[in-house]
Amino acid sequence: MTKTPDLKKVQDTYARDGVVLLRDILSNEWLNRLRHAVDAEVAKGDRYFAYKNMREKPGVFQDYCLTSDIGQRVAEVADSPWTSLIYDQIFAKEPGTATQTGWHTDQPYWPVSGPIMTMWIALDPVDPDNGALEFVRGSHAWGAKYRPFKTDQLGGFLHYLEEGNPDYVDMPDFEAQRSDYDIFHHDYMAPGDALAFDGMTVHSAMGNRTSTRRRRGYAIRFAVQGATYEPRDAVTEWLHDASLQPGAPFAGGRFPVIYQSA
Ligand SMILES: O=C(O)CCC(=O)C(=O)O
Repeated sequence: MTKTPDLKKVQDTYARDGVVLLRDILSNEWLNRLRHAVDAEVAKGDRYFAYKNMREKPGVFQDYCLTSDIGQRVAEVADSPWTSLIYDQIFAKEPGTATQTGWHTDQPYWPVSGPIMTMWIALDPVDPDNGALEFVRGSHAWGAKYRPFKTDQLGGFLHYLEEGNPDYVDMPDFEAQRSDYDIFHHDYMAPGDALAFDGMTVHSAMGNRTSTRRRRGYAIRFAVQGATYEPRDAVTEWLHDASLQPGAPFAGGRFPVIYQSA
């Protein structure tokens, strides 16, 4: 398996910014197989981010997660001796989906604390016109735990969850105060490029304002060394695993270790 080029630089950027762009991580074969698998899911009729956890069933997504080098890449970027799988998700922002995905962090939605990483893999060319992801640079390191919230099918804010949980604070209005923050995006992702980002990095996605250009993203969520199982009934139930004790390393049961360094 090939190593991520310029690994030290990649690791430093990820640690500093909470997100790093990796170029060309998919072979053409995986790109084609994932595109077809995404289209087969999307044809079932749900919208935008309703397609989750495909990797738990036999098929292309499971094969990619279990047999490709993605687990090793995650371990390399996070500088971890192991990687386990949390779940996977399709983000198909089709032409004309003008809604911006609201600013959020991912970690509060999953039964895990400690370091986790998403690999968001572009299956189409991605740019600001068809739905580039935006990030608040370095926000993963602020230590702020933002209250999870429910969204509509297009990612728009509906209402907060866990309102009584004192561990959380309400999220600032990043959109209204953009100039107060170091917000950035990458102008172009080619199919097969990936964004690796921390579960605490504040991010959103632009709308797809084009009338013809699809924007299919395949996101896989991983845990790495230091991550522990922290179930919270109100929000994370769909990812619970009774075989894991709260506080135990986030590895095993439903969440297989897919990479372990020798
Ligand atoms: O791809 C998108 O539109 C949003 C992705 C996102 O928010 C995520 O992966 O957490």
